Amino acid sequence: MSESTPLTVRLLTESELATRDPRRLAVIRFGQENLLDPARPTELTLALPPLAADTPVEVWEANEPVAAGCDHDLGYAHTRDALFGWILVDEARFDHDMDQAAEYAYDRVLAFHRAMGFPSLLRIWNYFPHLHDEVDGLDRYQAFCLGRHRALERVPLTEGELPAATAIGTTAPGLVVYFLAGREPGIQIENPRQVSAFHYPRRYGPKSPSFSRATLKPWPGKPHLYISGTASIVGHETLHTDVITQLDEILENLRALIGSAGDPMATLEGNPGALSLLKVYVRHAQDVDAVRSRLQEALGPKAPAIYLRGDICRDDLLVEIEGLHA
Ligand code: 3EB
Repeated sequence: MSESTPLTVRLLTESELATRDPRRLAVIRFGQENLLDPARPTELTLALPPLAADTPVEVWEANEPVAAGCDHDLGYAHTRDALFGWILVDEARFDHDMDQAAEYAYDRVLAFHRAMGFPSLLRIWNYFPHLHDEVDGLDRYQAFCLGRHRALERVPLTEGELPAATAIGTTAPGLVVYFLAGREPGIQIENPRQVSAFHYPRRYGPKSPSFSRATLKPWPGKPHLYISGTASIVGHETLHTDVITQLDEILENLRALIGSAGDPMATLEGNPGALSLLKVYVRHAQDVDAVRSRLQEALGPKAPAIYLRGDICRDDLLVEIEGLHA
């Protein structure tokens, strides 16, 4: 069964990676800076400092050799079934206007995956520094939402087609957007405990964040669940002011979300610990030990989690978790 599954995600050590494998769609590392080279499009290092010494490498492995390349500033790799791609935008080109940089990145990505014949955006990640610096009365995350919204509206991409997403602050310059697209759409999953992000009230920014809470992708042989960055938000409000209570609320959100994915995910039984990969973004590095102990207590010591330092989309959020069942 696994042989027919077009995509598998593995956590590997550097020594396990030493053997070459032409089926690697993406090899994602975490460090102090962004290292993205169009000449090596399947290798990405993101400026998300790992908070553990033994942080593994995230590897997306296909069931056949990939075709990789670059299109100007955009790197990609694909098989018959799946397209992975990324862009690194130098904000200086846009006078450091994050809305312009985001609009450009999304224009490029949206045009590219469609032109390549993979019209369904399944999952997207957005990383840039200084999320909460204010420029012209707008914080940079809100400016990002504005630019992203403009590009999506033009395509147009409707609410029901929005991919699952993550948006997190990095420690190095540049806007990195990377994505997974397929030939056929996934199924959008919303969280019954949360207002859809695209219906957030205006006080969170002039344009709502454009993402769905999760995408369920029924790949042949094995469904995948791509869970967006999930925070301590109920309705549309941030809840709690301490990191552990926020973490407990996130676990409730993850359970609700997995529950609403329904039958194809029945093996998960609302259990986030059964996911293949959890990425835990921690706002303050000194919180990581407490976060890790609480998460292991709740999900078991074997829960596959990567802990990374990152700013979160609202200034009052101290921790966020994304999940992948693959
Ligand atoms: C939230 O639920 C938290 O703007 O792409 C999580 C995941 C968040 C993705 C995005 C934002 C995004 O609103 C923030």
